[in-house]
Amino acid sequence: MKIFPENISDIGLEIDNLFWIITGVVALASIITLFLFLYPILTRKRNRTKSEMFMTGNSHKKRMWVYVGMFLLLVGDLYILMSEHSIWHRVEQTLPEADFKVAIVGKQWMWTIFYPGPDGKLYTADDVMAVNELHLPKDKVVHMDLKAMDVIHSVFMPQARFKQDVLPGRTITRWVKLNKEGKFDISCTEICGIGHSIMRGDLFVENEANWQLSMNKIYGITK
Ligand SMILES: [Cu+2]
Repeated sequence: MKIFPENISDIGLEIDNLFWIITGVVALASIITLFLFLYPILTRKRNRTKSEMFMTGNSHKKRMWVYVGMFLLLVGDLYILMSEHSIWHRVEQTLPEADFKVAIVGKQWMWTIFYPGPDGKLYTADDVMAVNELHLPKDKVVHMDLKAMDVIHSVFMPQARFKQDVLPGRTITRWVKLNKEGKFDISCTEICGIGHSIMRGDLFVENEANWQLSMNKIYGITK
């Protein structure tokens, strides 16, 4: 059974593994909790003595199992924190040098992509834009300046294992490096109004030559 969408990101496998670690810890905690709820109910005696009916918990000894539960929860949390630290650091706290840079702006209900024009620099007069169409070169570090015009949106590219909320008034810079050519999904994962469900776009990952052709098309240059 295929659980995850195709992975096209260099860091995708680590993120998928992290998903399983968190799912495992939470599943184990849920099973233990459910057992502790159901066991006393299912095994209770009809004629209980008063001391069996009421657990006062007014001594450390009587609260021992509460402490055990808290300790296990702490161990589970620390385990998740330790497992995620290196990948979190790589994804969120470092910014490898960019080969290419775009800006993605969310607006009710579309994604506007700003590309650097022929001068190769973003935020200059020759910048060009496309709607719902993100062309990225394969195997290159791409920086994305993420913004929102009106309300909170969230850029989600499942195959790239990428998700980031975008907020009006803020520019958030994130990066991706994608290793498979093809056409993939972009969608908004923040309820942003009546048209939220149609706020979709396409992510094209292309080799150098095809990517250049796509760029020329967006620039309006035909050779
Ligand atoms: Cu949206």
